[in-house]
Amino acid sequence: MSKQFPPGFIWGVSTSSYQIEGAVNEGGRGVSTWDTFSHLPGKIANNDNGDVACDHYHRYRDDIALIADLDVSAYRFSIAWPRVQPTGSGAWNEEGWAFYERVIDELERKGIAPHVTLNHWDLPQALEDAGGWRNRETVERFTEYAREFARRFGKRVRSVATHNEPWVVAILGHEKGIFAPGIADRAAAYQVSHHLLLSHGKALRAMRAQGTTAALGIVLNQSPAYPADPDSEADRAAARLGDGTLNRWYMDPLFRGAYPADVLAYLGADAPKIEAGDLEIIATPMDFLGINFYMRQFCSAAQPPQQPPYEYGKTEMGWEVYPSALAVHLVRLAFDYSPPPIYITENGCAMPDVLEGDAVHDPRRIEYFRAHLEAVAQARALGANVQGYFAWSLLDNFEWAEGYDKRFGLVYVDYASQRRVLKDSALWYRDFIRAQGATQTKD
Ligand code: IFM
Repeated sequence: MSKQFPPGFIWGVSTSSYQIEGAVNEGGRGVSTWDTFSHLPGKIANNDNGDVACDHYHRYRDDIALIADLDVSAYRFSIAWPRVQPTGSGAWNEEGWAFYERVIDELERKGIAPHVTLNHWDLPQALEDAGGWRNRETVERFTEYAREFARRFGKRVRSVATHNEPWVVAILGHEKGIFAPGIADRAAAYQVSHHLLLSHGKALRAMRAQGTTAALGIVLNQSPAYPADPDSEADRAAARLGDGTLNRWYMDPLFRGAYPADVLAYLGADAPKIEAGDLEIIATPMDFLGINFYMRQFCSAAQPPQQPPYEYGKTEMGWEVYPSALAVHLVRLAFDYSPPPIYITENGCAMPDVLEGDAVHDPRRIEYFRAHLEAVAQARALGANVQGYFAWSLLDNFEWAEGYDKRFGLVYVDYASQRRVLKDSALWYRDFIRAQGATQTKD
């Protein structure tokens, strides 16, 4: 394994609250939109839900010990808002905050830096009942939550991301209706995206006003858009629109203070209502940008759409493996937006893992990580300021609409017994990090 990254590079693993915690009725936790949605018949594969998940709420110490065993020095996890404020407004739930304090304490003891996400989709149901992210009031509730987090932990965690993948909340949750809260209304979806971005900017300002020392940013899922046939104007137009709705719709307001004109024109009457001053708040400078990368967009205007050639295979999610797109995208972001330091906050794949005794042999996941890390190294060499990489995910977990069928973990979870087994890819990741001579402080 060759050395491709500098000593200070951040090596991490990533999880999220609803996907791993379980204990949904414990410690005074309120109901989230994902509790409600996952219990609706037919919404999730096998009608799975996050009631127990990886039981991380009770097993967090063991899970953090696993992270330490992998020589990983950064852990990205999210706070379940309904655990710390059951209805999303009013009184704080001290028992909920105490859980995250125990997690942060344990990480500190092991010398692992906490990287926190405030919203990885589990919105308090009471806020959803009042209109959720469609309601501008939720922006104020989120800002209060962020301020309170910063007051309590703003000097103890390494970074805070406001939102994870606002595109998913907006589009999968409100246009396609396949994620919580299950709404299918394009105008609502784009209003949601605007409110998420606005709440991000307001939360950054509120957290800074608390004197937080953590780096502040947002996490976006991004993919470069390739026309299926580069000689077809229709495919090229589809790629421009794919780039516009997934990438530029978020990057432009965050870094240029304006939504892209072509996407606004495409939306027409479904474009969001924007108040004076909103865009300036959204463009509040950030300390880091989180990018989650899984695949490229293969854009075809044909009906039915042309499929990619799957030259490098596909994952259990049916997602094309196409690592060079990560390098292309990171270099493009560097040139078009001059962002602050980038962390790859998620990258990984679901593979058909089989537990064989005490082992899981997952060579295709190893190859996936190897090729994507090479793409990150290439992008850095070409000028992209990438300063960290977090593998998705530490554990197999509740993969949203796919339930527990799809396994993304470095660590296999036997859900019946909650036994954890390191996959070969976990050992490979540990050795890769060691080979980089990582000397970053584990504090
Ligand atoms: O599991 C999800 C995660 O919650 C957000 N990013 C994509 C992952 C894989 O689908």
